[in-house]
Amino acid sequence: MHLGIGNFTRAHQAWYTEHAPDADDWGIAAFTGRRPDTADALAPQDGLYTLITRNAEGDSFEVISSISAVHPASDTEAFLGYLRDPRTAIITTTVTEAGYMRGADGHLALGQPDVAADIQALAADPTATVTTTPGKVVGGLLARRAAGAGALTVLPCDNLPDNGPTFRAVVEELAAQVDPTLQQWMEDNVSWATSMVDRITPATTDAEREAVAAAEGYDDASPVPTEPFSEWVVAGEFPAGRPAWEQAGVTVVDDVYPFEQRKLWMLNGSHSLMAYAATIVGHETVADAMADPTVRGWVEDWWDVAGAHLQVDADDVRAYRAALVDRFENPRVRHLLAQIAADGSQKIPVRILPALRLERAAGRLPDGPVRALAAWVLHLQGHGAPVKDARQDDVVAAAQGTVAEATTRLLEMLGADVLPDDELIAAVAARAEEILALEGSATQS
Ligand code: CS2
Repeated sequence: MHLGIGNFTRAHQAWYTEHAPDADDWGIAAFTGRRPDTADALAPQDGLYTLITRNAEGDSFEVISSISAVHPASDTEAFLGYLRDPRTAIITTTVTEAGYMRGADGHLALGQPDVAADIQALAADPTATVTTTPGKVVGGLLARRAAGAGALTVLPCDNLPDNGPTFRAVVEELAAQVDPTLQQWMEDNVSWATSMVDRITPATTDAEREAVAAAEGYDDASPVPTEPFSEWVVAGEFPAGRPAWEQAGVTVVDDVYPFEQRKLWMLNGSHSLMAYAATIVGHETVADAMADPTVRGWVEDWWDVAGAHLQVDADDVRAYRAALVDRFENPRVRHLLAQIAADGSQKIPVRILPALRLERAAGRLPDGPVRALAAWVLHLQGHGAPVKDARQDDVVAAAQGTVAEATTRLLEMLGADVLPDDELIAAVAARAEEILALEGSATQS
């Protein structure tokens, strides 16, 4: 089962499952997340869709058939039905950072209205329709326990460090409020796996539908464009089995952390930096931003800092960095910076602030992370890409006033372990001035 089907899942988990040698034995029952229209588009085509791989030399097209059903997020009957079935072996998620419903302290946000509503609903009726991901999983596991359907694995695929233990914590915290006896059952029956996922996958536009019609001669309502590169690193037990993903290119390890840190800081960190800073300058896509020497310099500054703290050796960092340049410069992948800009309140704390904290602890204040923070603050003040955030009202309110005031409030609000000291605030304000001096310059030239 997959929760939160979107283009990323369809380019990634579904693609690996398609290529496993035992693919015929498996299928993905998917539930929509933020884009309910995926179910409408895929149902009439039996869940089949075209994956368009945008190689430097041209497109290649492949029909993916591993998604066996797509249900709207609200289809509780289908959802519980799968979990009551012992053949359901794995729940994967791509519900974004915000979907974990954590507060600034990292725990489940019990006071958040959707979380509170789910707890109340499940306590009254464990088969109730709920809306948060932790709430759904608790309802699903209650149904599985009641049906005696046995052990399974929960495998998060979101861009968070330690996504397995992190997701486990919010599910357990929600379960404790609904039915404390579920804890023991989960300990005996649920394996919490962890994974690092990577594949740059833009949103679908009419251009992709036209490309499929022109090249393949059929209409696909919902093809998915993606880059050639793909990586999935997985750790965990699979008591009910899993597709032979390792034969389709998945790396199975004991500890995902070094892979996750490398990807989250180097790839996602520079993505977020560009999403805020480069849209202020006037760029629309990652490839445009990378072609601008000033922005490219900002990215390199960030990589110098982030790369120095990774738990992988220097050669590996160099190779990863070189590969990132190629991936970001791929002109055939039109990856919109505005898409990446969403949910900074969830992304900045895991992508940028850890390196800034380490630098501060060593008495340093390098431009790379300071500039990324400054660009985010400016973005929240109305510069560059439009603000779209899971904590929209909070972040926009916190960003009022001067850059210095906004930065102080935002860092306090995020409960970040980066404290807003005077030197740091002055550095953020200085970097913000520099970025603002270039506002709109790319669109004017
Ligand atoms: C991006 C990611 O939108 C974003 O925040 O940084 O979706 C990124 O493209 C993927 O993690 C690549 O694997």
